[in-house]
Amino acid sequence: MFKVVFAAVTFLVAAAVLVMVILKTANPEPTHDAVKNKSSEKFASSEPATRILATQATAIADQPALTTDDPRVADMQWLPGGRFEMGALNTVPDEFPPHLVALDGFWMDTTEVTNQQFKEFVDATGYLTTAERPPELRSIQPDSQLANVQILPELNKPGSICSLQLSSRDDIDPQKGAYSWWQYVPGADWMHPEGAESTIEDRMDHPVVHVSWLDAKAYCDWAGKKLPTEAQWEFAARGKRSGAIYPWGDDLNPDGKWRHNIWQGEFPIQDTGEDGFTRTASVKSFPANDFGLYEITGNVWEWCADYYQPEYYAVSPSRNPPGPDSSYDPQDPGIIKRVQRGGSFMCSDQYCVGYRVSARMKGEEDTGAFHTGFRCIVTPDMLQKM
Ligand SMILES: [Ca+2]
Repeated sequence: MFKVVFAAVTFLVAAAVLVMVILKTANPEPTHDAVKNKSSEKFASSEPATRILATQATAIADQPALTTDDPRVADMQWLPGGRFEMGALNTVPDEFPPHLVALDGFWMDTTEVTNQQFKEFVDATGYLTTAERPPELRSIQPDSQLANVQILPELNKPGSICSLQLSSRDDIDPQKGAYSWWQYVPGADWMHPEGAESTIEDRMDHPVVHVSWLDAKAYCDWAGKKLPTEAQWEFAARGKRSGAIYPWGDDLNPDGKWRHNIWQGEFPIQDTGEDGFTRTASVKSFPANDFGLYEITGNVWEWCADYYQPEYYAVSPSRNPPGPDSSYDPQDPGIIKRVQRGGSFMCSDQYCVGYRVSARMKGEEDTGAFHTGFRCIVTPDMLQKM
């Protein structure tokens, strides 16, 4: 399938959704070492590497939870807002520069949206996710050469992106790279996470996956909620632990215990599942962070509201940054991308290290995957609209 798709992309006649599969996986996250080296290269000449001290960001103090009987927030956690340092030094360039951000308080789902919750949405609305519909050109930049892409009839089937189980390093084709394990699987969707023959019957309390950003937004609109901004997400994940690598501190395995669902073992050959899971985990499988949020890192990537731009931190406003007003990923300039955060069960310390609280990821807004979900927020202004 890859050769077919690759040729199709070359001649700009590929199935659009598969273009996205390829563009997404053609630029896999760098390894941790590569991250450090790349970061050093980029910033070696910018001595000294400094934080942006946005003094105006000091204006917001912690805010007490509002008293409300709004049922939407009954099972959500109030986060008090306030000032925090967003981003990181000496990691991945798009996490630079660290900068002070001030946020108003908001409520956040304590867990990732589950299959059960998403089923209630689908039952009430009849909504069909993008993975259940024929592929369409939904996230191509209008002025891109990819705007001329057409869909090959034989690939024009509903489906989504899954990771295949490799048996050895011999299964990795150097020409394919990450495509050796990432593949578009017809029939894969939120009800069939590994393909048409799989089921979620015994996973109703697991996070919903194979949802695109568009699907996540549709759920939020129905629920009277919204996706967090990237700043809100990072504030939530940090839980007031300024500068920490993980939600609980800097030790990946405090007391020798795994604190979130990620990949252990040789990536991408064998996940030993030392943390108890080789795929998604039910949504309260690990301790909550200091804000009472479960699996804010690990388990599944979480969509944020923001468009993705790698250099946004250098120009973002300090108070309630909304994200850039358009998408731009220099690796895939023709694709409209949104931010994803938190890492997933596919994240390894040998590869993306995406479970760090400052780690940024991006995905085509019309494309889900079997390791991507979301959680919602509600802001006080939304209550006033009731
Ligand atoms: Ca795991």
